[in-house]
Amino acid sequence: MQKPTAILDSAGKIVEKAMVVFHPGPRSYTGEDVAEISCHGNPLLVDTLLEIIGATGLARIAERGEFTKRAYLSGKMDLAQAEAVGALINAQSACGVDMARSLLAGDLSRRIASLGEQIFGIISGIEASFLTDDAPYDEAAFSKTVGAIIREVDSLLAHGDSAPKRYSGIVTTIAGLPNAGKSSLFNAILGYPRAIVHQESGTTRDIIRERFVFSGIDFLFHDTAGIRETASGPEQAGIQKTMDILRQSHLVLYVVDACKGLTEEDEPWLKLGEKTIVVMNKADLLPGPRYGVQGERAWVSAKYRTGIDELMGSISGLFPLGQPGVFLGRHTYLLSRAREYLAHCLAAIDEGMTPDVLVLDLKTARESFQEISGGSAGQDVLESIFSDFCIGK
Ligand SMILES: Nc1nc2c(ncn2[C@@H]2O[C@H](COP(=O)(O)OP(=O)(O)OP(=O)(O)O)[C@@H](O)[C@H]2O)c(=O)[nH]1
Ligand SMILES: [Mg+2]
Repeated sequence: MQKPTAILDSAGKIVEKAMVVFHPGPRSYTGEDVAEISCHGNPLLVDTLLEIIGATGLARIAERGEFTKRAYLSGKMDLAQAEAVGALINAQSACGVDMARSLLAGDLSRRIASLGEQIFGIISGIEASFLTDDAPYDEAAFSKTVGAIIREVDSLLAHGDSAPKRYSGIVTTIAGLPNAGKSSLFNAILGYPRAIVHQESGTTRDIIRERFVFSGIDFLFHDTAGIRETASGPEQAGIQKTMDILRQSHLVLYVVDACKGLTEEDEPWLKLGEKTIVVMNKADLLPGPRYGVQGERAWVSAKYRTGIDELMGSISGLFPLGQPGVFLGRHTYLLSRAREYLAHCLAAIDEGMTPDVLVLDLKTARESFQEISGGSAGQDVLESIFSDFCIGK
């Protein structure tokens, strides 16, 4: 078993006995020689150790993401995998962790590398056809391969809209007029009395936020203040917050008292989120109670927890799990750019353009693929990626 190492200050006093592990390069995380010190967690002690280490003049505090940046620069991982480290640290849900883990394992990098190789094959074929008659320009074969690459890119981009939401959680807001039963619905979905429910209108003022995983999908639920025109003071401030979160919502559950039905007062609030389901609540008070979901309308009783499972089932159907897909904006952008050039190339083949014109499109498409794993990514790209990291990773 390894023994603790005494760490002394400049006066020779022992300030800590810490576990010090040496990771020799190139098999360390960064590929360089690395020493890792595990000490007691008191921040004052950590500051003292950092001061002692800094005073040697041999070390400084790392920049954000510097360890992972060095790992990338020394070829320990490609850029998509380095981004995956950040995504893994920031993931808030099991689903997000899985997506980041798959990216870190190189699943996307491998598929992209294979596409790049296929394009390289076409370019080599075209260039060979310039040099020798033994390798004639085979228009049909090139067109078929480019078509197949485009289909593969499309399958990667197929979840371009839903994958980022699945990574960070589906922002879901419960809104509606005062007393409609929003907090009751919030509690019924979560399965415990998280928010205060009261017969008086204007009970909820601040937004209450809870994460809830249903059918493997991560939802970020928000219970909000009831919306009414005549509100003032703190209630008005609460309504302003409701409007802000409604505009950022992927899904709105708009709660209506089923006995009153939808009124003109509700109309302005129905279109603020990306998707809205109107939840007719208090269905138990209807003369002939009804429950279930029909299109974008659901009938429930939040108080008696009736119809909630059907509602949740239909909500999860809106966000199918499917393949993990590409969830980082930079990857989606570069894949879309590659697709544009490949589609242009395909059209050019059909129009009978000369092969040298096609090579330009193919090279640009290939560069876009390469940029995903680093390629010629400039300093600014690296800066923007690693500045999102925390210090020490
Ligand atoms: N019968 C019946 N009563 C309900 C139901 N859901 C809520 N209520 C009642 O309606 C009243 C208001 O419920 P809340 O959940 O506090 O309503 P809210 O929309 O959050 O109200 P505010 O926060 O004030 O805007 C309470 O007395 C609840 O018990 C339901 O499904 N059936
Ligand atoms: Mg409430």
